[in-house]
Amino acid sequence: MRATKTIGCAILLAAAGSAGAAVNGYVGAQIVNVDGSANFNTIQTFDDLSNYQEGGLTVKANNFAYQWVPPGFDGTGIYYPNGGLNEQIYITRTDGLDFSALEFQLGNGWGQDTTYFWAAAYLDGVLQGDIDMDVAPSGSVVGFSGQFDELRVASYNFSGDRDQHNTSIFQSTAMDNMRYGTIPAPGAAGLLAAAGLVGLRRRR
Ligand SMILES: [Ca+2]
Ligand SMILES: [Ca+2]
Repeated sequence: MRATKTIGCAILLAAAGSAGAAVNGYVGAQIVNVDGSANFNTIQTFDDLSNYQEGGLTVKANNFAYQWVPPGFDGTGIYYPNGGLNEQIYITRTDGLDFSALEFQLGNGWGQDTTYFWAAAYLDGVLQGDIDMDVAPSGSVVGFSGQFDELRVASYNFSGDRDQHNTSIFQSTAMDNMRYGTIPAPGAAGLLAAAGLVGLRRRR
Protein backbone atom coordinates (compact mmCIF):
# COMPACT_ATOMS: atom_id res chain seq x y z
CA MET A 1 0.00 0.00 0.00
CA ARG A 2 2.81 2.44 0.83
CA ALA A 3 4.46 1.86 -2.53
CA THR A 4 1.20 2.57 -4.32
CA LYS A 5 0.71 5.84 -2.43
CA THR A 6 4.24 7.02 -3.22
CA ILE A 7 3.77 6.38 -6.94
CA GLY A 8 0.49 8.27 -6.87
CA CYS A 9 2.15 11.31 -5.29
CA ALA A 10 4.99 11.31 -7.81
CA ILE A 11 2.57 11.36 -10.73
CA LEU A 12 0.62 14.28 -9.25
CA LEU A 13 3.79 16.32 -8.67
CA ALA A 14 5.00 15.72 -12.22
CA ALA A 15 1.68 16.85 -13.64
CA ALA A 16 1.65 20.00 -11.48
CA GLY A 17 5.21 20.88 -12.44
CA SER A 18 4.56 20.77 -16.17
CA ALA A 19 1.23 22.58 -16.14
CA GLY A 20 1.34 25.96 -17.82
CA ALA A 21 5.11 26.27 -17.80
CA ALA A 22 5.97 25.33 -21.36
CA VAL A 23 4.65 25.70 -24.87
CA ASN A 24 4.04 22.25 -26.33
CA GLY A 25 3.79 21.04 -29.92
CA TYR A 26 1.35 18.43 -31.19
CA VAL A 27 0.21 16.88 -34.47
CA GLY A 28 -3.47 16.71 -35.44
CA ALA A 29 -6.19 19.32 -34.99
CA GLN A 30 -7.22 19.90 -31.35
CA ILE A 31 -8.66 23.43 -31.26
CA VAL A 32 -12.41 23.28 -30.61
CA ASN A 33 -13.24 26.95 -30.06
CA VAL A 34 -11.84 28.96 -32.99
CA ASP A 35 -11.24 32.67 -32.32
CA GLY A 36 -9.56 33.55 -35.63
CA SER A 37 -8.44 31.89 -38.86
CA ALA A 38 -6.70 32.49 -42.18
CA ASN A 39 -7.08 30.33 -45.32
CA PHE A 40 -4.70 32.42 -47.49
CA ASN A 41 -6.99 31.82 -50.48
CA THR A 42 -6.62 35.31 -51.94
CA ILE A 43 -2.80 35.32 -51.97
CA GLN A 44 -1.36 35.51 -55.49
CA THR A 45 2.14 34.78 -56.68
CA PHE A 46 4.32 37.93 -56.21
CA ASP A 47 2.12 39.29 -53.38
CA ASP A 48 4.17 40.85 -50.58
CA LEU A 49 4.24 38.61 -47.49
CA SER A 50 6.14 40.97 -45.18
CA ASN A 51 3.03 41.98 -43.18
CA TYR A 52 0.23 39.62 -44.24
CA GLN A 53 -2.95 39.94 -42.15
CA GLU A 54 -6.10 37.84 -42.29
CA GLY A 55 -8.70 36.71 -39.79
CA GLY A 56 -6.95 38.10 -36.71
CA LEU A 57 -3.57 36.62 -37.67
CA THR A 58 -0.43 38.43 -38.82
CA VAL A 59 2.15 36.30 -40.66
CA LYS A 60 5.43 37.93 -41.64
CA ALA A 61 8.07 36.72 -44.08
CA ASN A 62 10.51 38.98 -45.88
CA ASN A 63 9.69 37.66 -49.32
CA PHE A 64 6.93 37.54 -51.92
CA ALA A 65 4.47 34.72 -52.40
CA TYR A 66 4.57 31.81 -54.80
CA GLN A 67 1.50 29.64 -55.34
CA TRP A 68 1.77 25.87 -55.87
CA VAL A 69 0.15 22.78 -54.35
CA PRO A 70 2.35 20.93 -51.84
CA PRO A 71 1.48 17.24 -51.30
CA GLY A 72 -1.46 16.84 -48.95
CA PHE A 73 -2.74 20.41 -49.42
CA ASP A 74 -6.19 21.17 -50.83
CA GLY A 75 -5.24 23.18 -53.94
CA THR A 76 -6.36 26.57 -52.58
CA GLY A 77 -4.04 29.51 -51.91
CA ILE A 78 -1.26 28.91 -49.37
CA TYR A 79 1.26 30.95 -47.40
CA TYR A 80 4.56 30.19 -49.11
CA PRO A 81 7.51 32.58 -49.40
CA ASN A 82 8.94 32.15 -52.88
CA GLY A 83 12.16 30.17 -53.08
CA GLY A 84 12.53 29.83 -49.32
CA LEU A 85 14.15 32.00 -46.69
CA ASN A 86 17.24 32.44 -44.55
CA GLU A 87 15.18 33.66 -41.61
CA GLN A 88 12.11 32.53 -39.68
CA ILE A 89 8.46 33.32 -40.43
CA TYR A 90 6.80 35.25 -37.57
CA ILE A 91 3.21 34.50 -36.54
CA THR A 92 1.31 36.76 -34.10
CA ARG A 93 -2.24 37.78 -33.32
CA THR A 94 -3.07 41.05 -35.08
CA ASP A 95 -4.52 42.38 -31.79
CA GLY A 96 -1.22 41.63 -30.01
CA LEU A 97 -2.84 39.39 -27.40
CA ASP A 98 -1.58 35.97 -26.32
CA PHE A 99 -2.25 32.64 -27.98
CA SER A 100 -3.39 29.65 -25.97
CA ALA A 101 -3.41 27.40 -29.04
CA LEU A 102 -2.38 27.88 -32.68
CA GLU A 103 -2.66 25.33 -35.53
CA PHE A 104 -1.94 25.11 -39.26
CA GLN A 105 -1.29 22.66 -42.06
CA LEU A 106 2.43 22.23 -42.70
CA GLY A 107 4.51 21.31 -45.73
CA ASN A 108 7.89 22.21 -47.19
CA GLY A 109 9.36 23.62 -50.36
CA TRP A 110 11.08 20.38 -51.29
CA GLY A 111 7.71 18.59 -51.46
CA GLN A 112 9.19 15.82 -49.33
CA ASP A 113 7.10 13.67 -47.02
CA THR A 114 8.76 14.77 -43.77
CA THR A 115 9.08 18.39 -42.72
CA TYR A 116 11.99 19.00 -40.35
CA PHE A 117 10.32 21.73 -38.39
CA TRP A 118 11.48 24.15 -35.70
CA ALA A 119 9.11 26.46 -33.85
CA ALA A 120 10.29 28.98 -31.26
CA ALA A 121 7.56 30.37 -28.99
CA TYR A 122 7.96 33.82 -27.43
CA LEU A 123 6.06 35.81 -24.81
CA ASP A 124 6.82 39.55 -24.70
CA GLY A 125 10.08 38.86 -26.53
CA VAL A 126 11.20 36.15 -24.09
CA LEU A 127 11.76 32.65 -25.47
CA GLN A 128 9.31 30.20 -23.89
CA GLY A 129 10.57 27.09 -25.67
CA ASP A 130 12.06 25.56 -28.81
CA ILE A 131 9.94 22.82 -30.34
CA ASP A 132 11.48 20.41 -32.86
CA MET A 133 9.09 18.21 -34.80
CA ASP A 134 9.54 15.70 -37.65
CA VAL A 135 6.14 16.14 -39.27
CA ALA A 136 4.77 13.62 -41.81
CA PRO A 137 3.02 13.41 -44.14
CA SER A 138 3.06 16.78 -45.89
CA GLY A 139 -0.19 18.60 -45.16
CA SER A 140 -0.44 17.38 -41.56
CA VAL A 141 -1.87 19.81 -39.02
CA VAL A 142 0.63 20.94 -36.39
CA GLY A 143 -0.36 22.80 -33.25
CA PHE A 144 1.14 24.65 -30.30
CA SER A 145 -0.46 25.11 -26.90
CA GLY A 146 0.57 27.25 -23.95
CA GLN A 147 0.92 30.98 -23.35
CA PHE A 148 2.84 32.79 -26.08
CA ASP A 149 2.30 35.83 -28.29
CA GLU A 150 4.66 35.01 -31.16
CA LEU A 151 5.65 31.81 -32.93
CA ARG A 152 8.72 31.87 -35.17
CA VAL A 153 8.78 28.92 -37.57
CA ALA A 154 11.27 27.32 -39.96
CA SER A 155 11.31 24.11 -42.04
CA TYR A 156 14.59 22.53 -43.14
CA ASN A 157 15.66 20.02 -45.77
CA PHE A 158 17.50 17.84 -43.24
CA SER A 159 17.04 17.09 -39.54
CA GLY A 160 20.70 17.96 -38.91
CA ASP A 161 20.12 21.47 -40.29
CA ARG A 162 16.99 21.87 -38.18
CA ASP A 163 18.71 20.68 -35.01
CA GLN A 164 21.18 23.58 -35.15
CA HIS A 165 18.40 26.17 -34.66
CA ASN A 166 20.32 28.40 -37.02
CA THR A 167 18.00 30.95 -38.61
CA SER A 168 20.42 31.61 -41.48
CA ILE A 169 20.42 28.02 -42.78
CA PHE A 170 18.16 27.79 -45.85
CA GLN A 171 14.57 26.93 -44.98
CA SER A 172 11.28 26.62 -46.87
CA THR A 173 7.88 26.43 -45.21
CA ALA A 174 4.41 26.01 -46.72
CA MET A 175 1.35 26.63 -44.54
CA ASP A 176 -2.43 26.70 -44.93
CA ASN A 177 -5.64 26.78 -42.87
CA MET A 178 -4.11 28.55 -39.86
CA ARG A 179 -6.28 29.15 -36.81
CA TYR A 180 -6.11 30.03 -33.16
CA GLY A 181 -8.45 29.46 -30.24
CA THR A 182 -8.78 27.17 -27.28
CA ILE A 183 -8.51 23.47 -26.57
CA PRO A 184 -10.74 21.97 -23.87
CA ALA A 185 -8.39 21.29 -20.93
CA PRO A 186 -7.78 17.52 -20.90
CA GLY A 187 -7.25 17.60 -17.13
CA ALA A 188 -10.46 19.44 -16.26
CA ALA A 189 -12.82 16.46 -16.41
CA GLY A 190 -10.28 14.22 -14.66
CA LEU A 191 -9.70 16.68 -11.83
CA LEU A 192 -13.44 17.06 -11.29
CA ALA A 193 -13.80 13.29 -11.22
CA ALA A 194 -10.95 13.01 -8.68
CA ALA A 195 -12.52 15.71 -6.49
CA GLY A 196 -15.79 13.79 -6.65
CA LEU A 197 -14.07 10.59 -5.50
CA VAL A 198 -12.43 12.38 -2.54
CA GLY A 199 -15.82 13.78 -1.58
CA LEU A 200 -17.41 10.33 -1.69
CA ARG A 201 -14.68 8.83 0.49
CA ARG A 202 -15.03 11.57 3.09
CA ARG A 203 -18.76 11.06 3.30
CA ARG A 204 -18.18 7.41 4.16
CA1 LIG B 1 -5.91 27.93 -48.53
CA1 LIG C 1 2.57 40.41 -25.24
